[in-house]
Amino acid sequence: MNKKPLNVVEKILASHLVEGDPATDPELGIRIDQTLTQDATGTMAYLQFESMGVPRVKTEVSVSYVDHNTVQIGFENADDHDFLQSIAKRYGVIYSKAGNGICHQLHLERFGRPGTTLLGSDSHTPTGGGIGQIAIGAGGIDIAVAMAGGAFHIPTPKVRLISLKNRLRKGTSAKDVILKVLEKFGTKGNIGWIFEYGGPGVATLDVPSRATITNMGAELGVTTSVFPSDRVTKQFLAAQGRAKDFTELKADRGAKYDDVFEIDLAKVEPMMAAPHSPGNVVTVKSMKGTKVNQILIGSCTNSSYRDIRTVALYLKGKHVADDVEVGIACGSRQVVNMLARDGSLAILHSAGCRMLENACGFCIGAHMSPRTGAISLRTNNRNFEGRSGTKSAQVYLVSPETAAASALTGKVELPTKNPVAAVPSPKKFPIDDAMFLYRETAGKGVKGTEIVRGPNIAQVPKGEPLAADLKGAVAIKVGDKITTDHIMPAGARLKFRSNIPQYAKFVFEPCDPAFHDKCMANREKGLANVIVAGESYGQGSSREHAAMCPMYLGVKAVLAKSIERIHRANLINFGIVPLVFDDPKSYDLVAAGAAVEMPGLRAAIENGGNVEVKVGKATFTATAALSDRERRLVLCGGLLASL
Ligand code: MIC
Ligand code: SF4
Repeated sequence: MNKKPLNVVEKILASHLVEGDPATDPELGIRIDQTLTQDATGTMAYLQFESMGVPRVKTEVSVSYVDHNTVQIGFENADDHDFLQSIAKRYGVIYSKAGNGICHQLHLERFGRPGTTLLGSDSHTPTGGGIGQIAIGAGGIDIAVAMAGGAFHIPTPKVRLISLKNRLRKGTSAKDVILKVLEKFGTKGNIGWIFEYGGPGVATLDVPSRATITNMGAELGVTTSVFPSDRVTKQFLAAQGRAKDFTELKADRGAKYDDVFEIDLAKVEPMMAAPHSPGNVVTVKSMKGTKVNQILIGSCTNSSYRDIRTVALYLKGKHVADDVEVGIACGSRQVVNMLARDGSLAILHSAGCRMLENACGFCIGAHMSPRTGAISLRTNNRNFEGRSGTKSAQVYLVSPETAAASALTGKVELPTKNPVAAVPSPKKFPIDDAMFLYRETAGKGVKGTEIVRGPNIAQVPKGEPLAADLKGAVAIKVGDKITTDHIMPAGARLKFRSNIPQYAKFVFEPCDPAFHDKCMANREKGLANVIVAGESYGQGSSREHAAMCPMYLGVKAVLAKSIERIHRANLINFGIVPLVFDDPKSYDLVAAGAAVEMPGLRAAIENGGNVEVKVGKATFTATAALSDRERRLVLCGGLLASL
């Protein structure tokens, strides 16, 4: 009998399927081989793992990275790091010390394996798709479940083939390709899709370039993106001393896709995303000559050796313009070591660049906030308003090539005018795993290890079972595309990630700084809090704090025109009902502060029917569209409460 030809996504999912049938079920449970956490989401993930009472991690490999919060103003970050280090040792997790690099770059270099699944408590985990992994971002509690050996659930995907042909022109790169994809598909409406890259153009892209593309697939809102694993992957793994990790992975001839979109790489122009969304894509040409105040190069999207070496080639023997500040953060120690060996570090220093720590840093607004009203060009993946730490700043997302060319003149420049030679893939990367601790006890753990808990490490709050009826108030009404950075700001507030009562004081700080007090007042009166939102609520980060802190403030339901995938899953994990207006026009009937009732809410959720909502004199309906598994979680008050 002839076997059905499979695409790459189907192949990996089929070998990891533990629940559901892709042909008939809306949701699939998959086995997770690898997990990653980072410090800003990791403390909660490990506290939740600990509360599950499992003696050690059950994955092939689990790594705890410290890369987000390394600024250490005050004791909080250092407390988190100590906690993370000790708990990693105890439960068999590999611990990557601060300074080692950015989780996604490091994972690609040292652990990512084609054909496996990776779940990470960071939305850019799909970077692993560049090496042929099904790599998915999720909330910390989902990672905890995966570390305990549990399945992860995804909507049965629709798969779009992005077929690449020809090769990129000099001066253009992978960032321009993913911006092109974002120009076409935008940041909303892609929920449930997986983008698979294929076609003859794939062979012309090295692994770091592929990873740039899958990394920023997160901005599309897809479940993940993936490349095949081929000779280029083999060469990359061999150069990382990991030849044995290679498996070939390609779509069968005749494999089917739900949609196909073709990109001619030779026609891709330098692109940029204008403020304040990665989906506001324009050509660099259209912005040429615009004065720039700041240029920051790095982040998990563009911090590989290939990227920073390219920047060095543009800046060689030159100096950055007087009135522009240029900062560079490399993705890993390996990248820095290579740049040191080939002279690039000296070039960059001499050119007047500020060399920053190998960490997320500027990307999450932890430092390097630009001046008032600045135009800042950045190679990272998100330019949400205020994320840089300066609300009035205009952040544009660009390729390393565009960043480097513009650094020389202090104006937006076309990198294709004086392009540099392509950086060849290194034959051998310098390998130094010394900052990955507990590799010998990985998967086993060290019993009796004392877990260090400073005063910043607080308890994880647990949800309550869903009440029969909801009686409450609209605590806030927000518009479209509200990101998790609006709901739970990072930057200066990041250090409270391990302390929910403290962090909860800043929920919706950029939209309504009085939100916390209003919610507490309602909670004291026995009223539930409801959040009302427009389209694409909860875009961006995987931070489960954007659900956990509202839960702590007594938020029982979100009523939105649409809710993004990871955030919706987080709401369910914390027992908040994710409701979508049956008629989007009902949004206009709701006013902030209004009294709201949902009579028979629990019964409606139990029966899978729609929910009646009464706001003032208006009555309308909304639906939660939950799978059976999700329904159980919402009814009992979330995942932790269900254990
Ligand atoms: C981000 O880029 O927004 C973050 C910070 O990496 C988040 C994770 C977090 O909020 O800690 C993400 O992408 O998931
Ligand atoms: Fe870190 Fe920025 Fe990447 Fe998030 S997007 S993981 S903050 S570098």
